[in-house]
Amino acid sequence: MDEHNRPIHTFQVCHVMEPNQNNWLRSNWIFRQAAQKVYVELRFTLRDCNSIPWVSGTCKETFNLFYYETDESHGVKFKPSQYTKIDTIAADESFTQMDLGDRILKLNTEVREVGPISRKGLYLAFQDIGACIALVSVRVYYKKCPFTLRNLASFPDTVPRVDSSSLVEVRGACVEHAEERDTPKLYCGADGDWLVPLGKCVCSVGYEEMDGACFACRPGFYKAFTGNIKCSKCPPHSFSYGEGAAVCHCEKAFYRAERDPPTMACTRPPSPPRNVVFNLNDTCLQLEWSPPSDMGGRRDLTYNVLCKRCGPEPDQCQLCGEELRFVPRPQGLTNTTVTVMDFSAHANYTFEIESLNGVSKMINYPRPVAAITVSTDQGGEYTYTLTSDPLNPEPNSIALSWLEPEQISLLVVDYEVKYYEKEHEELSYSSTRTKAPSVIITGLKPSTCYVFSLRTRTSAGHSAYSPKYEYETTDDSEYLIPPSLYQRQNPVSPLFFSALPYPGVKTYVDPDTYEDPTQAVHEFAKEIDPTRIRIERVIGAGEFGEVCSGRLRTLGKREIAVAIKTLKGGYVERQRRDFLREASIMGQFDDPNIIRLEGVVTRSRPVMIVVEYMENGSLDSFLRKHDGHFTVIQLVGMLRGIASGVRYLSDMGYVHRDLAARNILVNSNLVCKVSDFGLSRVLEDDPEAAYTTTGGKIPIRWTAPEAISYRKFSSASDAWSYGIVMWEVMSYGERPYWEMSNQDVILSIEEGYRLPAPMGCPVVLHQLMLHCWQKERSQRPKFTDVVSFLDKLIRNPSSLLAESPGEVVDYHMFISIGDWLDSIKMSQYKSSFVAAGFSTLDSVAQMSIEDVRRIGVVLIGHQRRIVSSIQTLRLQLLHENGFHV
Ligand code: ACK
Repeated sequence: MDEHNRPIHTFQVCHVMEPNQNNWLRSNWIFRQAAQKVYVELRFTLRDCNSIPWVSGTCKETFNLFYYETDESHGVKFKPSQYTKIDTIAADESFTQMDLGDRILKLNTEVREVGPISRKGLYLAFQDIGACIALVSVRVYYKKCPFTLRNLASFPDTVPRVDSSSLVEVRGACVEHAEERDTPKLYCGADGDWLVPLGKCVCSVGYEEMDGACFACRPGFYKAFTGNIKCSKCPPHSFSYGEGAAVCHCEKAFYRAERDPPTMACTRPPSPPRNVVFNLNDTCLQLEWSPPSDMGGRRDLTYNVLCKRCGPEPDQCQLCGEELRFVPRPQGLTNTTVTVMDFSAHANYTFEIESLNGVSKMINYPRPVAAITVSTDQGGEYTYTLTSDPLNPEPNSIALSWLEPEQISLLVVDYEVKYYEKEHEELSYSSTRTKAPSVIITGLKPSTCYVFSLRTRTSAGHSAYSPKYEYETTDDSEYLIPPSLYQRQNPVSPLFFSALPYPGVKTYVDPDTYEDPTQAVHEFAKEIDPTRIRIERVIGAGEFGEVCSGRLRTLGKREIAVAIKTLKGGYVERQRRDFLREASIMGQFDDPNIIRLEGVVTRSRPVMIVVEYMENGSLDSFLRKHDGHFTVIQLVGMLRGIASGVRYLSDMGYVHRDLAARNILVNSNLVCKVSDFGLSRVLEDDPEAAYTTTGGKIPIRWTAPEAISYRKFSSASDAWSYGIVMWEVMSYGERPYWEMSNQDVILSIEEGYRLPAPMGCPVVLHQLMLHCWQKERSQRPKFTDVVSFLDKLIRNPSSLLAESPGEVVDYHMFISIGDWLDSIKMSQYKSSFVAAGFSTLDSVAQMSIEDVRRIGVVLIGHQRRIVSSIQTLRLQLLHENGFHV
């Protein structure tokens, strides 16, 4: 019976009284299929030998599992010597007599891996050597990354590599009606999970993305470009009948000019110009007109002027000769005016003004023209100068005044002031009439440049327009809310001063600023008498020479363990300087999480740097050696130490540039200390550093994108690297991004991919990693926040229990509103946020623009800045809570 009291079939053996048992059970031949590694899950019960009297010496509590790879079935033939042992299997739970009395069977489940395997199939065999066992079930399976659709590409079932640290790179095939944008790739991980999506496919022209597939645009819609954009409705005056249209066709009598994009509406030629008038004086004739009432839907409007000279009868017209001059020209005019000169006196001219646009060429029916006939008689000339009143009454109005014309024989009826937005040329304008030589024009738009000009109407008609006068209205947005609201801001509460740097912190001095580097060394490092040093053994190789362990007699006659870095003989001066630079840097630091410099030997050979001894060596190899051996709290303790050391460095103004587990040392108490100082030299020295396109040498996997692409190193780029160190620690020294190439790492980061949580890593810690890996460096956490966050986790370990998102402590509870406001330079509102009860970033992420106004942010510009940052914040929260590969 099983635990639910249902009968089951088992294979049993229980020869516990007889010595030298050797009983075998063999499986049928198992077809390997695509597996490279096979998992065997055994469920069995095993009886506790203590519960059976008189069997000590003969009763066993284990059995052995074997396998044998073959290309074909061997039928009933069975030769144990051909079999390879997989493992000895023991029970976690054995049952005793009493259990049996209660009829409770304790079922054990054990899983073993077999592989790599390559033959067509295999047998499993079980060897009993005298136990009391019942084998209940055997499940044989392998893992694969299942067929999936990602970024419009399909990826086939893929069997992972046997070696769990290397991934299988799989190229995806675009789904129907999609095209490759960047080669779509996924990596298949050992556990059958797809990792690191790279590249993508996008829907072709005429198709749009919906639920992971590309669908044809519906009739009436189109999509002119490849890409993951939606089909758009046909632009005005165009249509598509069928499905999957790349462009829409123009309705009858509407057109597209050669260079019109498919997104543009279909248009038609303009209607003729309107209201043609003229002004005439001795030497010139000015024609002026209004733009057409129908521009045909376009803005590329021009005018052509055709001149005919006519006799007394209308049909006696002929084209004007070359003698007439048009200023600026007769064709392709963009303004609604032209000046005509060198005309004959006492003649009749007819001017035909034609309006044209980009599609006028498409039609050949008579063009729309407006005509005016002018008899060249005398007119008057008036000039005016417009001035605006410097004390403008309001920001959206202007007061203009001008001098009345002096020598004027005709009576002024009134003045006409015409004005328009400069940006819109004269396509549309307003005008106002006044009898006085001044006017106030209201209702102007803010921050807009207007053009004004003036003409006079006399009994003989209009004068020419005055020269143009330009005026730009002011930006009134800062005034939209009455200033009285400012008083609602509260005084700044002292709560927020905690973000200020600690008082009295030293700052780091770059040893390269010393002309004589030896002077820098002696400024920051003690010279040690070499007789006080006893070298014991070589523990490694550095770039400049051996690294040894040994003892240092202190001045108080105590002996302490030290590590000694030596500079090998035959060095050149530059090497000596680079070697000692590290000491000049380390000697400036004094922190429990920074490797401590004991001193240097420079006055005798060999030149040495003596530092405290760290029994467990570098963190990466230490973790690899002890895979799975620590509790999460111990790992968080290590991370806390590292963060505290880097906080000290950043407070000193020192940027490490090469934070990585290999550059952290661990002592016997598991205290982690930051080591490997030396700026550029560190990178030269680091075998992980690769050359970038900008010529620098950078450890790509550990470095923030801005530092890779334009060498912008800062404490924020150190924060990125710290996030990678966190990942290394939580995965016990796994290589970040596994075996991906540097190029793929850069690409995938650019596309938004971030390392997933390592196995068993609490979700809060992964959230902190993601926070360190924000693209926008100002959004990454400060080390002081990281330390206090980790401290809170250590004090409240239950927050570390969650391995998946859900009911977890939110990392953002620990980042203050103050830091956020500082980062967007809006620190002055800290107290307003807190006073209104918005004290966590989560609550801020819920705020609407009304909330922002309500708490007392009155300036529109500030409202905008805050609201846009809130939007980013919301995205981040989404990203952190929902982004899982
Ligand atoms: O991983 P490891 O054992 O730790 O091998 C390297 C090696 O020297 C070359 O750098 C070890 N090492 C460096 N500094 C120290 C130190 N202060 N204490 C102990 N081991 C150290 C490092």
